[in-house]
Amino acid sequence: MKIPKTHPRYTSLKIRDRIVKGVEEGVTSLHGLTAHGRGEAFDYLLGEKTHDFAKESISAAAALLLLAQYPVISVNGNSTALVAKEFVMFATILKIPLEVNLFHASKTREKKIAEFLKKHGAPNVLLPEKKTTISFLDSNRKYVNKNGIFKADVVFVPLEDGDRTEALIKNGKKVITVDLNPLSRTAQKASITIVDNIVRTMPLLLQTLQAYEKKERKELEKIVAKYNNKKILTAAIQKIKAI
Ligand code: PTJ
Repeated sequence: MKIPKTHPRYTSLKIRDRIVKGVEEGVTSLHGLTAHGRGEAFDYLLGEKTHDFAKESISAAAALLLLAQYPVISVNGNSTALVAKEFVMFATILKIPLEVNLFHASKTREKKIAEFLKKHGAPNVLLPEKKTTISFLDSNRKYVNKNGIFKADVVFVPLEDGDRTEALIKNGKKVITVDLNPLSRTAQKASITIVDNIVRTMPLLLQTLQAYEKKERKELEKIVAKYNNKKILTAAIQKIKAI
């Protein structure tokens, strides 16, 4: 659909188009459309901008990713449709793998997502293996790759809600998420929650990573130590209540 640039909802409609295209290309699940709608509603309530609380989380996330020994990015149908290019840049800067991990199980979609990311330049895309699982989880998301999430100390898990974040933490990992809903289980349980639209977050996170690469370890450790996720979530909830 051709959307005129003058349309008041131009940006939001263009982002929505990417999800629809994701479904058409077999990357995003139909359920992904509903999940996107929920994200849009929270984005609307938050004024469709990156707030200071999100910038603080982005700073802590960049520091934690640079301090990590083995960080991994977990991708799904929605995040791939929205920010495949940025995922690839991110994985290239940090020299880390992207790992496909889906809630709505589908071998066909796993392969489509891997192909889509490779088309965007991803050197290494891992898929889950039936013989490797994390504990404390029953859904399809328990299947992981032994060279990816299984051995990661920090997992970047944008755009999902459910019980995986809690399970990953019980498995001894730190979790960074991007979620426009500060009340979601994932937002509440993650080590660092970026309450913002992933489309705005990823370029900022990339910029911050590149700037922080020059920082001393001690400085990065200070940023992570003073970060308080509860405070960030409270600020986001207050923002919504203040409308
Ligand atoms: O590809 P699959 O099978 O792994 O499925 C992916 C989805 C996203 C469909 C699946 O994980 C799911 O059902 O997720 P939920 O439970 O709907 O949670 C998605 C969360 O992401 C919600 O809290 C939304 O508010 C949030 N969200 C949606 N779009 C965005 C977003 N957060 C940030 N940026 C967005 N663009």
